[in-house]
Amino acid sequence: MKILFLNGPNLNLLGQREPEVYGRETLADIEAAVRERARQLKSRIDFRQSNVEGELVDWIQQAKGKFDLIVINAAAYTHTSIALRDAIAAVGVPTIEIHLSNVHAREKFRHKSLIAPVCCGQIIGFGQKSYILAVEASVHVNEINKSK
Ligand code: CA2
Repeated sequence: MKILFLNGPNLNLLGQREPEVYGRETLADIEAAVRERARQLKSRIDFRQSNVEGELVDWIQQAKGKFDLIVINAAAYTHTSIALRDAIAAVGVPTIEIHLSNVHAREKFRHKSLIAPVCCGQIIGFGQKSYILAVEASVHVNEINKSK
């Protein structure tokens, strides 16, 4: 199974600021932990970050036929991007939305996700562990989809 992990704007700054909200791990630390869990579950991953909305759209479009699942932390674009939502809906690759922080316990503008309705589920609020849980959820979703 192949999983595409996508990370949106400013997640390259993880570990440098706001550790009380986002933890002390860098995105590279998270990638290493995800790679290890994926290896244990006999899955392969591609792990990418971009600050550019259009680049994330391109990566979602290109995932068709190459990846079984997408896991996306769209960061601030979660709350604003119709383009990401349309890309996820168009490409038809099952997609899991994740967040480090519990967005529902934060500012009101973070409560709305434009991508949630086109994702198969959300994992929110578990810090780095949200990413690990997403690998496990991906295996689960893939097994269900194969048995259909
Ligand atoms: O909790 C999450 O994972 C978020 O997707 C993080 C986004 C935020 O806009 C979402 O509402 C929730 C922000 C990512 C920015 O990360 C930073 C890391 C260090 C310092 C500053 C920002």
